[in-house]
Amino acid sequence: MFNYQLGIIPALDVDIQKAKKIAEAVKGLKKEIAGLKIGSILCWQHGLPKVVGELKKVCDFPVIFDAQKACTDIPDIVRKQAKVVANAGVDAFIAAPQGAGSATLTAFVDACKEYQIVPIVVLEMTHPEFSAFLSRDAAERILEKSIDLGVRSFVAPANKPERLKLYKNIAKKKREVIKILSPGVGPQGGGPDTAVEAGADFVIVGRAIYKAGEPKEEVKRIYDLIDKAYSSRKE
Ligand code: 6CN
Repeated sequence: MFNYQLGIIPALDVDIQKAKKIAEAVKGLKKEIAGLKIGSILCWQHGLPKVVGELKKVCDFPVIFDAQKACTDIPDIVRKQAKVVANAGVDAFIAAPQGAGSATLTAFVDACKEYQIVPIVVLEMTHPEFSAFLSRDAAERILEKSIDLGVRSFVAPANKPERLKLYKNIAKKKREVIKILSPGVGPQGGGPDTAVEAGADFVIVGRAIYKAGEPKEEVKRIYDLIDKAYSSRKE
């Protein structure tokens, strides 16, 4: 699904009617949109299979499920969760293994492979005090372990561009190419262009798109910015 080099992933943290409206508005933007992210706000209200089914009726973008966040339970439950998510038609599944450790992460990645969905791992979050209860090098260790397990897609903060550079360099030293999906643009302070310049491949954008008067125009505007930033990026 990440055959795209660059793109925008709208975060549909809205109700189902609004989510469908946005999907309808952007469905023609094949170059600009790399996928749609759904999470607790939609799925706790309407149920995962219904949400995926409704979106797939409207458009054919890959659907990324952010279970706010998955991979936080014992390995056995995490395996079962991956099966449920795959059966609902999801294409990629976001994990945050910070609290559950490496056995859970291993189970998550194995199960995603078994059920043929793309595992995406959160390295570090966008908000202040995120790491208050974590060791200093938690993100780097999660990255190394995930790469060893075969993960190639990661979530890392657009509003901390220096961290994006660091993660890309760690992967480079391991002779691997990773894709970074970056939330944290707009209300959380990051710029889509500065994130892409620093190494983001995809920007995850919630409020800046779903609160815009014309979500389609906003997607096009953001894509212009990231496209220029990508062209001037030095790998
Ligand atoms: O663009 P907004 O700030 O409105 O929304 C950002 C979206 C939300 O869906 C949030 O759950 O990105 C998600 N996110 C993720 C990781 C993170 O560190 N910070 C976030 O904001 C993810 N995935």
